[in-house]
Amino acid sequence: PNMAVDLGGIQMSNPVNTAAGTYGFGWQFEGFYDVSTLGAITTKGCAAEPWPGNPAPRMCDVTSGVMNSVGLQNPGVRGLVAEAGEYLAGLSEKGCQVICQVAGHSVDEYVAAVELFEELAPWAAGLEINISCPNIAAGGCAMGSTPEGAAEVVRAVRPRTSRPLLVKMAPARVVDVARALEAEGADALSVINSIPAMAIDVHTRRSKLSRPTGGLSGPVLHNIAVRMVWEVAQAVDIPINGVGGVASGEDAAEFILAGATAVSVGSANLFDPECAPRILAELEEWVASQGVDDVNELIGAFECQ
Ligand code: RRO
Repeated sequence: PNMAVDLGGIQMSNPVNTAAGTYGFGWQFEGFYDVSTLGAITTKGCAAEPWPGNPAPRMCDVTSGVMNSVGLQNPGVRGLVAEAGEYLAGLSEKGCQVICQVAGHSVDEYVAAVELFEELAPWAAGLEINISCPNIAAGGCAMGSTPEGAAEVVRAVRPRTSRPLLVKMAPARVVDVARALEAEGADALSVINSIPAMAIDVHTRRSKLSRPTGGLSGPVLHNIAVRMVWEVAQAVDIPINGVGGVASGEDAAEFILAGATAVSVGSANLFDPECAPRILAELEEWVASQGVDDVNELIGAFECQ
């Protein structure tokens, strides 16, 4: 079947892509499979200048999934380009789209990062504005929890780039935030980021992370995210990238039926670094099993009784 999709102007050979922060800058996975077989990858969020992130431990397993308090450690846009620019340019030439995630503490910092990507990353097919990091207490990355805050960031960056703009949404007030983002000119929405959570070591009475709280991701997120994708798909006309607990082709198919055009693989990359191409193969089998010859026919094809 045809698996090619258009995610708000990003032409992908198939819907499967990788979620920012779970995939480094892509080259780390080349030893496991040919990354260019994926529809797209999203690079770890980068700000205009490097950020140190939080001290270890900043990731731990919990019963329901994975907790992280990474705190957006990143080498800055220049550091990303120096480390991986050549690799990412080659990847995009091979037909795998590169989406660069953008971070900032303030509206001005998002603008500065977008301007650097414009100057230094001509190979980026799109930019994903992350307004939903659960591990940044204030400012830019927390602005995604209100429609006003979300709109403010996109209003400022929209005029700075003609490339497709995705926005990584928080799992909060998704319908109102999505409508606000569409009105500001976002081209697509990634629904959703990890859920603010905490994990306590009862023996030491301390957090299992170096910070009291973190973001919870993995299987626990999946069905919450499916519902949010479905709600957002009914509220806006721009395409959606479904993110949350995808570990199989069926998980990806659920997002597509709920209305997602593309699907990100996140935490599963950490448990099984070879999972993304397997998920793609399983998704392709499912499309064929539905008796259609184009995955696009299945987007939003959930039968709502
Ligand atoms: O780096 C992080 O702490 C982080 C980010 Br930016 C994000 O968007 N989501 C997450 O769970 N962790």
